[in-house]
Amino acid sequence: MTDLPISAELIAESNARELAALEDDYASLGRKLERTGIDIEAIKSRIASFSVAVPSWGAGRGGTRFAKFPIPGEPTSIHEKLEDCAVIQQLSRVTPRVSPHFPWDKVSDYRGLREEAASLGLSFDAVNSNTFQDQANQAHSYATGSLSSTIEATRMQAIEHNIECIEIGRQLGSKELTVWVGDGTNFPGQQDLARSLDRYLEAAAEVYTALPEDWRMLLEHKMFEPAFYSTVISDWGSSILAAQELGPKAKCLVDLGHHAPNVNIEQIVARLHRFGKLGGFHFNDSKYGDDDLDSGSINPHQLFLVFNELIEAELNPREGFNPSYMIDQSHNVTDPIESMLSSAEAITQCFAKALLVDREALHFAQEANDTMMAFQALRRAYNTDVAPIVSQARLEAGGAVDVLRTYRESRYRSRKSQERKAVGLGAGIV
Ligand code: AOS
Ligand code: ZN
Ligand code: ZN
Repeated sequence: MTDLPISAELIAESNARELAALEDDYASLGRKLERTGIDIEAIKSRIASFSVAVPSWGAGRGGTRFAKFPIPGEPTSIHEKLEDCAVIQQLSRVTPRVSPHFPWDKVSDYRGLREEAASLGLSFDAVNSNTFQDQANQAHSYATGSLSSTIEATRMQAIEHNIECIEIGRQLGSKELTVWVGDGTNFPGQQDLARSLDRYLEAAAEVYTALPEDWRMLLEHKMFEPAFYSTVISDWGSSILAAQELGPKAKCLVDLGHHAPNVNIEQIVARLHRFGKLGGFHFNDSKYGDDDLDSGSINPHQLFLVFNELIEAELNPREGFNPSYMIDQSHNVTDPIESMLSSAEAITQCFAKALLVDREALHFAQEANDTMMAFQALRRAYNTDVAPIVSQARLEAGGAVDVLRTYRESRYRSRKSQERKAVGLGAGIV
């Protein structure tokens, strides 16, 4: 194993300063939970086996469609991105997988890349295809669509790109292809809404046919952006219908920021699970119509309610329930490593809170139509400060008790700013 980016001594020193307080808080929370019949050790071991992938593109400053403000020491290649992801995993211990994006992360030797990741303590998660941008020397433009294009040669090119992503993913050890298309329209009448879906379904079926036996294809819906009037896979309804038509290996991926404001996302989660089609998540938060803000920074209660549905789903498993968890955010004003450390912690805390829900009390109250007590079963769990369990699990896994403080003490970014080439200006990703 190559040297990991943060020294083990630094983590140990930083942790040493936190130990007494953590021990105290953990013991106190343990006693509190015990009074309600919850074994803190059992919760901790569930947290120890929880993980969420990070996106390779999230390691850079995402920017907006207006501008991107790079920071010194930002990564400019998949190799540097992996190094940054290794920092996140070293400190948080819940992000052991990286989700790559092609062609952004293209290299000549994918087996070598897999080994490089392994030497940093990482493996690869779902492979993301990209047919929402044109690449240099590309034969056919995606300006008017990709998998749903009216032009056959363009559809073929998009299909081939997705199949190439599967091939790359096989070499990287991935088992999933995430397909998000930017296809859609800006004007009423621009395209036939029914026929564009037909074309998408036909093209997606070609990609589906190329999936290895043990792979899944995750369909990511998005209500708007970059198209502002209609998108081809606009919502969970379109997504589940497409997944049902494609077959059992096709599942739906819920990006939290891809819905209209105030939509009941936890109910969507329950619905997709009910029909065996819940494939995974892209976690982020949003205030208006974005899909960019840090997980749990705006509406942590919603994130908790999503995890509450996931625990319910675990108790009532449907065919193939094994959702993939990933962060998908655009870090415009923070150090991306800090945002992903903070987000991974917020996500894990919501999972921990959902584990604390007294299911018996909740189900009893639901059956009895005791609205207030049903709500209180959720409220009690949500109001519990689970930070000591999450920190303790992290400590035992070799991570940092205070991830952000330890990261700052490492001066990692400033070291990288001496070594790495500067990033160019310009607009960011969508
Ligand atoms: C786009 O909004 C989607 O969330 C995708 O997951 C996309 O691939 C990613 O944001 C990178 O652009
Ligand atoms: Zn996404
Ligand atoms: Zn998105």
